[in-house]
Amino acid sequence: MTVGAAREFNWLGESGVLTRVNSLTCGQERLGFERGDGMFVSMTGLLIATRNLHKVEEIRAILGGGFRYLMLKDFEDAPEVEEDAGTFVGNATKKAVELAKWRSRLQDKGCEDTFVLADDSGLEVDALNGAPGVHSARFAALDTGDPGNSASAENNAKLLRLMKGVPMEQRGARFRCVVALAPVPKLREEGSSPVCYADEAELGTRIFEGLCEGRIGFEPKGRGGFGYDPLFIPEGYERTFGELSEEVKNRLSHRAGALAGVREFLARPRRDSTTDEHG
Ligand code: ITT
Repeated sequence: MTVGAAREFNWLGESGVLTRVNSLTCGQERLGFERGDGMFVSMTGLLIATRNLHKVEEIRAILGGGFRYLMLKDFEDAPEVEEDAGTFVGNATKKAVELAKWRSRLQDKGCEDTFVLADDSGLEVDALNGAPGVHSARFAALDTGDPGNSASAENNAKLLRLMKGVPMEQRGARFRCVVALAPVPKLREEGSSPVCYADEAELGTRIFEGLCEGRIGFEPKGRGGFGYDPLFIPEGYERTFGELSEEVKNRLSHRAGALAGVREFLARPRRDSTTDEHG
């Protein structure tokens, strides 16, 4: 029995409440924890590869307990991955694969049965031929050339400006979310150095997609959610995601759609996909 590094592990108990861990089992099998009744509970680890804390909250709320969550903010040296692929699938895959390889190279006990979960998402507006799309996070900055993501208020202001005069029946839009799930591969020893050869295909990265159809309102409404939520009215509703409750958003959203696939995949019996098959 080994006591794990507390910094690394955020444990969500089955109740959804952060559970204090007394002991971690770091055997060849899986990490888990001992419940009060002495039963060993095995949990798959999910490293959530996003620096957007709103996304982290939503992902955890949607997937719930039963997973061992790790956050990028817990790793000071986690690499920044440039999102230059031009598609949601390309960017999500790049984030998941690069971070899975990096995590693998750390060679500690926290890697067993762990997947990197990367979310690339955005808003597609029909009247703008699908813009802002993959540029959703830095829509306003496309005009100014400013580095990094734009403030949500600036993105929303630009969207409303471009949609000025567009009638409600032509304000159709959708949120799209692509989640890439990459297993953290086990390293193999070569000489005295650990080596990770796995590329995207070898890692067996899985892609899950979710869509949420709706329309763009005429003014920002509500303070809930993040990003374009104050402007987005989901199909079947009259209020924006900014006005609707978290529970409603997390049931309807593009992220919920993609994560339903992730949950279903992780619930299936699988062989140890984090094993390096080249060894
Ligand atoms: P990471 O790359 O670290 O995950 P990010 O915010 O830069 O964080 P993306 O590149 O995927 O993430 O950009 C997503 C943008 O799309 C986000 O900043 C919002 O502007 C918008 N967006 C995505 N999902 C959204 C949601 O559920 N509600 C509102 N806006 C959303």
